[in-house]
Amino acid sequence: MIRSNGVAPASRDTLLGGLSIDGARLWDALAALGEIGAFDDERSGLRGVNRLALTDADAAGRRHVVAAMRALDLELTVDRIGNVYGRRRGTDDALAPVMMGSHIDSVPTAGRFDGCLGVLGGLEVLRTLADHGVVTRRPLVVAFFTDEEGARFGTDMLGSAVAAGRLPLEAAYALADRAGLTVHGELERIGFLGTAPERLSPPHAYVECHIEQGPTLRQAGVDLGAVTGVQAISWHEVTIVGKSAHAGTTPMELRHDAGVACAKINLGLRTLIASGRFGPGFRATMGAIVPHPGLVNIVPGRLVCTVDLRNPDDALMRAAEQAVLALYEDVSRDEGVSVTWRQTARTNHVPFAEAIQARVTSAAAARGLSVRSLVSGAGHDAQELAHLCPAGMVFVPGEFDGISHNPREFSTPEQCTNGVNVLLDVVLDLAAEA
Ligand code: HGY
Ligand code: MN
Ligand code: MN
Repeated sequence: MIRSNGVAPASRDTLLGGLSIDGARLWDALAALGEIGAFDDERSGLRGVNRLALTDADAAGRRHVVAAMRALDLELTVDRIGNVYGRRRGTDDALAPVMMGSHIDSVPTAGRFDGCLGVLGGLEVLRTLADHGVVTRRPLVVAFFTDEEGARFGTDMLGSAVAAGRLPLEAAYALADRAGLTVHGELERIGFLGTAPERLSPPHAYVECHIEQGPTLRQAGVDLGAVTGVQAISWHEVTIVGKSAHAGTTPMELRHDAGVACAKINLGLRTLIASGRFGPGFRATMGAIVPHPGLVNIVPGRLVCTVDLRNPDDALMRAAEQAVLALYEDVSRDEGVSVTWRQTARTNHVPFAEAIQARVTSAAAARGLSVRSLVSGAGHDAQELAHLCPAGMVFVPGEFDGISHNPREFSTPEQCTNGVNVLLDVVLDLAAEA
């Protein structure tokens, strides 16, 4: 159930709070966190970031942000799935807080903005309030959620999904990476297996500032995005078992090649897209392909690959999933291989609260910034928080066609400052509400 009630329409006077963040301080904070888990990417010559969830690099990033929370005298909470919350008291401290946040875990080939802008932007909002001696009526919380990316343990929005009740804690604990290391074991190993209850009591509202991770805003020459929601996501892990064979001695007609079956599925996805049957927004990606044994002179007898489906329309997503399962069966029959799959992530389209979207639009306009509505192509923690309270997002454009999950990911200091200033305005307005 998506909550959009409980939040009054925007009141313009607080939207014009007159405060602005320190953009240079935000930029320095992004650079400092970006050095944790950094690597030199030969191809681009840039510094990339690899802070895969619950690795030592993620742990170092977590400790770095916790130290920043402590420096702001925030009341710290670490819950049983490793989500971390920094709370700033309000004058009416018994009221439900307004929450900001995102994630600081990354894919292995990341840039320094994905997720970090929302967490460090939230802390910059709190620093700005502290600089000006402003105490809001409602308490404010900045959060970072565990394993938003899903790149290591296989399902996305792990921490926020547990906090919002979509994923049971024990199921999350049992998830394991390719080396068999579990979420529970890794949380314990890095010292972030917290004791606070993992189910989050509903905030008054949740606002997340995030890079768009796509070309829309930059190509339209628009300063910011008021996000309408997040499209449906469906992830499969597919296992194909054929027959291992010698590459030189085995006649083609005797082969059951898992690699060919995988290629047929990948091309089949492209054919489904091209059919137009599942709408213009339907996207399919085979991101991971792991043949076994993966050697030059052996026909792969076994192969594990991933399928990532996205669609802004739930009914079209369901129809597309049926077509993909039929594709698996066709390839299995044609190639004489077995194709089995397991669902590793599945969320419907999640709409964001109109009242939050309206605030983002008003706040941007009040600052003379251009803003447009758009649906998020990527998944975000906000989509889980939307099941607990009115939630919304401020999108910041990205350079180089908004490339993301890549060291070339880049938003300018001005773009980041604009986004976090609007985050400040919207949060100030929400935090003034009874
Ligand atoms: O996969 C996603 O959409 C997000 O980046 N985790
Ligand atoms: Mn992200
Ligand atoms: Mn991401």
